[in-house]
Amino acid sequence: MQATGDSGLDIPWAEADAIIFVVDAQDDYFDALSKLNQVILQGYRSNPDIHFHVFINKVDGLSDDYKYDTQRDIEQRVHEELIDSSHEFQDPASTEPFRLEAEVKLRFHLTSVFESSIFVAFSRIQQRLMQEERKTAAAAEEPESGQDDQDKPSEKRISLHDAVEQACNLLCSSCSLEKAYIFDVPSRTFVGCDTSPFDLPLFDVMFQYTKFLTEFSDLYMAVTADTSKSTRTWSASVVRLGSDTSVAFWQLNKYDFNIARFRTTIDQLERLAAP
Ligand SMILES: Nc1nc2c(ncn2[C@@H]2O[C@H](COP(=O)(O)OP(=O)(O)OP(=O)(O)O)[C@@H](O)[C@H]2O)c(=O)[nH]1
Ligand SMILES: [Mg+2]
Repeated sequence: MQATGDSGLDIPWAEADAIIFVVDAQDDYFDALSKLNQVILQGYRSNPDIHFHVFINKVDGLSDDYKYDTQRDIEQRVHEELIDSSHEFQDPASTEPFRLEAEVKLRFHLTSVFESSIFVAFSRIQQRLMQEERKTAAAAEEPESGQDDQDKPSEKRISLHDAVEQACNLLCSSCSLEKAYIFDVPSRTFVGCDTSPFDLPLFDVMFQYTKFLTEFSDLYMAVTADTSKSTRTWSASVVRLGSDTSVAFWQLNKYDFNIARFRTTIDQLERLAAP
């Protein structure tokens, strides 16, 4: 018999940063939610820093009203199960009741593999993990106990997530852009955007545009570039969609997503966009 919170899954919990749990919104999800509860309990017990992301998937077949009702229903059920399981984590020495539902890092995403929503969900997860980098970086820079920290520089290292956001904000204000996203083109996810509200129809335009560019770029694969004449090697493209809408694409670096190289690119971008 399984112990409470034993999901039966063989996962190296201590090394996991995030767990994605997919629930089929077009099917009966009660069994899936009790499995999810076991996964959360076991994961949290082994590593309280894990981020749990629940994909409420196949929502393309549901009406808008039903979609949000389903999300509310799932969130509420998961929440209640976490409240019921909280006593398992209660520290007997503490007089404060332990609230697992408040402690666990849990997010829900409405997704469909036939829409951009699944890519938005993966992007959000990526960004949450980039936020986390700040804690690791800050913790690494914290002076060891007993050390004199008077000579420490006062500048705090910000997270990659915040740096991307600042760079996008600067780009928008200096270049009068409505919205700026930084995309990882091969995975079709975005690593960050400016702080103006997320607009799904606007995002979809850009999302389709990057797909179009990727597909189009294959046409040039066989063309041998005359590198002696070339003045630039990175791609750029602008398309005008209407009298007041244009989409512009600039390649920032040459390689697949790499955090260290990407930070350098962001630093350069911030300097360029600075007024
Ligand atoms: N409409 C829709 N279909 C999806 C989505 N994601 C996966 N599918 C389809 O779901 C089918 C696979 O069925 P699933 O229910 O995921 O598989 P399963 O749960 O292992 O199989 P069952 O026991 O039959 O439910 C494939 O045909 C996929 O194309 C989605 O977001 N929306
Ligand atoms: Mg199924």
